[in-house]
Formats: sequence, structure tokens, C-alpha cells
Amino acid sequence: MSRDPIARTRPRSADVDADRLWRRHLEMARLGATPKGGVNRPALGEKDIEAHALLATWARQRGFGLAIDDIGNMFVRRPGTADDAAPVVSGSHSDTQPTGGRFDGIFGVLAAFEALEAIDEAGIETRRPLEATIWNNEEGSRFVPGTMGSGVYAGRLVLADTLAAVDREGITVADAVAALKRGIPDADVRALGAPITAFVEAHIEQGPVLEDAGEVIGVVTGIQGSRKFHIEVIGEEAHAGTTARRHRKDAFVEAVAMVNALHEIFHDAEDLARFTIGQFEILPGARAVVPGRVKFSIDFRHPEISVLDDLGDKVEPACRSRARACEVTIDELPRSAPVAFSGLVPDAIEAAARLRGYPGRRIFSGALHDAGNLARQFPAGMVFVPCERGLSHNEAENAKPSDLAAGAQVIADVLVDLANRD
Ligand code: HGY
Ligand code: MN
Ligand code: MN
Repeated sequence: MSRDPIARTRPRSADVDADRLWRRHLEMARLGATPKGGVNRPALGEKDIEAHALLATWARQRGFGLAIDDIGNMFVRRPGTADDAAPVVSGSHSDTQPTGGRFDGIFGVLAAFEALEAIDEAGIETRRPLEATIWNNEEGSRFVPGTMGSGVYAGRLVLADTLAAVDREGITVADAVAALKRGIPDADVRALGAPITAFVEAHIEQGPVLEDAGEVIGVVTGIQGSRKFHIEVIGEEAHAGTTARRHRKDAFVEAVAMVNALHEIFHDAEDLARFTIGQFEILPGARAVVPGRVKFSIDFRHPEISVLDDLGDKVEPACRSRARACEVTIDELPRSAPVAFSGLVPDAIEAAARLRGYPGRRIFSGALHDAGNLARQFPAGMVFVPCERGLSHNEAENAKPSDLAAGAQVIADVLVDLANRD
């Protein structure tokens, strides 16, 4: 019997290959590369389908299984000795924001795949199957809403409604999923919502906490909630040279009054409310025409459900009371309640981190993640690693190869642990 107490408690796992993991990040970053060194890879656009196909090629080289479900989530599978048991799954997303970086999302996919490869190379058998997944359309940038694939998988979103959503060119999610399936014709069909023993997602932190603290591994305790709105102000196009102020229905002027009122309302002393207007469109967008229509988005996040309720409910009256000559419509997208990760998965992450020499700092997520949806149905948790200056949704987003490898290592250890538990 070993005299090393750690060796007795550590499940037999495999060491990940840090160089291979880094090379794969660089290969993926070529798909949709931007001149400023970032990535622009809209969900299930040409470059995102290439990213799926690249992962599929690596999976086939290893002899792993491949399957796609009805909402376009892709699963790479390493069988277990009890192959009908529900899998232990890890992964994230491959789509990006328009000015995205090289790590948001794809790190979690590549960490999961690296874990499966390392475990396979080491010849380690697991009782339950292991899967690495790409959840479809996490960012919600091409198709609304975001965390779409995991949302449908976990039953938070309705499949038929979601497949009917369209991008700005009028292409439906259904068309895009069909294109993915054409791109990977040999993939099996995966049942939506099939049971999962546990889900664990690796992600860059997208904030400064780990870097500031000099820590490498964060054990995520939860995700703040969010409410998102689409506002449309409808006025009347008119001649810029001839129309007096008293006769104008200027959608821009009224939208600006709404935006200013909203910024006041969401300005909290603690600086916890995250309020963003990231889209603002003036139509018809012509210099000599009084704007007849303005569309803008609201993205509001907070850790507490009562604040989400109270402040979020102020959006509609704030907009209506500033609409004078114009009409206003307010549509709310599906809400995300705050999520708490506890029990099986975070405990396994913390244990794995400690056995590898990391304290495993507890950390809360300001960003949304697919794990938040999965946690509503299955045991779930997340591992964070630092990113430079906490910068994300930015082409300069950066992370250290050694930190990425540490995160992938924790994923590998957690997968082996959870796949072999009784
Ligand atoms: O918006 C988010 O939090 C995520 O990055 N999609
Ligand atoms: Mn992400
Ligand atoms: Mn993101």
C-alpha cells in the first residue's frame, strides 16, 4: 500500500498535455480570426461549423463517437465499461461575440476534449461514458436568446420556438442546424435532454479576481441572474429641413430620454447592478430624415432575484413615461434566475484542485454560462482560470497556456472521479 496519503485518495487520472492544448487553441483561433488578433465566429456560421468539423476530425482520429442533437449541440463520446450509464459531460461553446477573443467558450470545449484524450492515452477505463460537448449558440449574438443549445437541452427553452428564431438575414436556427448536420454527415443522432450524471464546464474567468489574487483555479459557486429587453420606439419619418419641432415624432430624441432615465434607475450605490445598452439602431439612418424608429437592447444582471424583479420591472414604466409623441413597445426575452452550484460537482472540483496543489478559491460568475442551464436539471459546476486583466468580449482577451492546462487537468481529474463513483 502506498505511504503517500494523497496517492491513496486520488482517483487514477491522467496528466493532460499542455502543449497540445495550446496548439489546439491556436488552430481554433484561425477560424474567424480578426485583424486585431481576436475571433468573430457567429453561432453555426461557416467558421463555427468549421470549428465543429475540426473537433470532429480530432475525435475520429481517436476513435471517439460523435453525435448531434436537434438543437445543434455536438457530443464527442468516449465509451464507459457500463456504456448504457448516463455520461459525465464537460464542454462549453465555440461561438463568439463579434469582437470576441480566442478563449471565451472554446477553452471549455478544448479542455474537455484534452481530458478525454489524456484519459484515453493513459488507458484509463471509466465506468460511465465521458463526453466533450459544444453547446450551440451560447453568446446569443447571431440568434436570440443566448445559451440556446443548453437551454433547450435542459428544458428551459422550447425546441420548436427556438428552431424558428431568425438571424438578421432571416436564416432560421433550423436552417443553421441543418447546415451543421450537412457539415458533419457521419454524426449520430443524440436525444435531447438525455440524462447526464454530472456536467462540469471550464471557462476563463472574464473578470480580474483570480489574477489579482494570484490564483489559478476558481471553483464557481454560482451565476448571477439576468433580464434582457428589446425596446422599439416608433415615431414618424419627416423632412429634416421643413419639419418644426412641434410637429416632429422623433424616435431618437425620445429613446435618448428613456436611456438617460434608465441609467439613473440602474445606478446603485454598491455598483452591483450590471446594466448595458449594447445595441442602439436609428432608422432609417439618413442625415436628412427625422428618425422614425429606434431599436435598442437592455442587458441587466444582478446576483439577487429580488433586485432583478424590482429594478427590471421599472424598465417598462420608465420607457412609457418618456414616450411623448412616439409609441414604444417593450419585449422581454426569457429570464435567467441566479444559479447556485453546490454539492457533487463543486465539491469534486475543489477536491481535484487541492490534490493538484491549488487552494481552489470560491468565486461567483458575473457572466452567463451553459452550466447555469444544465444545473437546473443535473448536478453541475464550473472551473475558472484567470485571463489577462479580466478582459473578455474583446479581441485582446488573453490567457496563459499553463493556466489553461491547469484548468483542463482539474476537468480530467473530475471526469475520472465522477465517472467511477458508485
Ligand atoms: O453574456 C454572457 O454572459 C455570455 O458571455 N454569453
Ligand atoms: Mn463563454
Ligand atoms: Mn461570452
